[in-house]
This record gives sequence, C-alpha cells and structure tokens, in this order.
Amino acid sequence: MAQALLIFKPDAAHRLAVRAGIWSWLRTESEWSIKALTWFHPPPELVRSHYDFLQARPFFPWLVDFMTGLPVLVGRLEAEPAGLEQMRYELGETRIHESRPGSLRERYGIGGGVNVLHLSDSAESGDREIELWRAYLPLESVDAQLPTESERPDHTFHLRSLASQYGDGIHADLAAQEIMRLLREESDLAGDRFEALTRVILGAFTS
Ligand code: DAT
Ligand code: MG
Repeated sequence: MAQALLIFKPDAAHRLAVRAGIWSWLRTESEWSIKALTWFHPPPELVRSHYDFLQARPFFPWLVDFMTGLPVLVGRLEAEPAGLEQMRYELGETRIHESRPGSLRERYGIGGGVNVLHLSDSAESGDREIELWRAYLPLESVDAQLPTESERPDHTFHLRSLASQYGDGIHADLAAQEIMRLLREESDLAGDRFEALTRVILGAFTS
C-alpha cells in the first residue's frame, strides 16, 4: 500500500465550484482511500522544503507565494501503487496547456502552474512528503466538510483565456480587472484573502 500527500492548492480550495467538482471525484475513492483532509495555512519554510528540487527555477518565488498565500486543504491518501498512478493520470500533466483533455487539470486549471491539486507522484515521494508535512499537522482524520455541489459559477475557461492575454501583456489591465470580477463570483473570499487569491493567480502569468 502506498500513501500520498494531496493538496487542494489555493485555486481549487477557494474557487467553490472547482472545489466541489474535485471533491466529487476524490470522494468516489475508486482506487484510493482518503485518510485525512484538513484546512491548513502552510508556512514558507515547509513549502520551500516540499518543493526544494525546484529552487533554481525562475518560478520558485511565485510557487512559494502561491502555496503560502492562503489556507489550503491538505490530505493523506492510501492506494496501491497502480491506484496512485491512475490518480496521477486522472489529474493530468503539470502545466495546464499540456494537460490531457478530460483530466482534472485540463478541466479546472487556469494556466501555467495554477493547476488545482498537488498529489505525490510515487510511493517514495508520498512517504517523504507525508513525513515532512506531519511535522506540522497530524494528517490522521478527515476534518474538512466539503459540499459536492456549488451554486457558484465555474469560469475556468474564461479565466484561462483572460490569463493568457494578461500574460502576453495584451489589454493587461482590463484582463486583470475581468479576472478579479470572475474570481469574486467564484469564491466567497473578501478583503486581504481575496487580494491574496488574485495576487497568486495573476503572479503565475508575470513571473
Ligand atoms: P506536479 O505538481 O505535476 O507533480 P512538479 O512536481 O514537477 O509537478 O512541480 C511542482 C509544481 O511546481 C507544479 O505543480 C507547478 C509548479 N511548476 C512546475 N513546473 C512548472 C513550470 N514549468 N511552470 C510553472 N510552474 C511550474
Ligand atoms: Mg510533483
């Protein structure tokens, strides 16, 4: 039996229809079993160690900001190694423009590394990541109660198109304003937390 760390990244944790869609998939537990799921706001040193193999990449400062900007949902799963491989297949490729049509990332990701979920990519990385995160939270029980449906809209494809314009510097200010308007409809965040969500999403397209 393998174990894996799962994280609803800020874009999936706070876009409510996206969170519901991903949770609907996850709770089928078709080839895996969910052992823990809890809200947690990761500190920078934890995210830096979690992604230490990416430290030299130009997007690393953005990645740390993205993963520490807001509380996220962190979970632990158990699966046979083949089940974990199947989950990674259903998740899709890392970068949204390369993600397999029909995968979760193609369906819900806005672009670049704004790709909704972290999932350990093997039994070995699962063990390593669970050990690392367990120094910060127990990962022993399912505490988060998530609905499988949401009244909120899902603007993924519109956001993806606007984010690409924003990244190309085409009507960048208007694109940013429109992205904010759509994210406001999708999430129930306000104040500093909404600012953080827009900052980490827009940041993916400028870093
Ligand atoms: P995965 O999340 O598919 O396991 P990874 O472990 O290689 O991918 O990278 C971790 C995260 O880093 C990824 O989810 C998003 C970010 N990232 C990786 N490569 C990227 C790139 N070329 N551009 C932007 N973000 C990237
Ligand atoms: Mg990975």
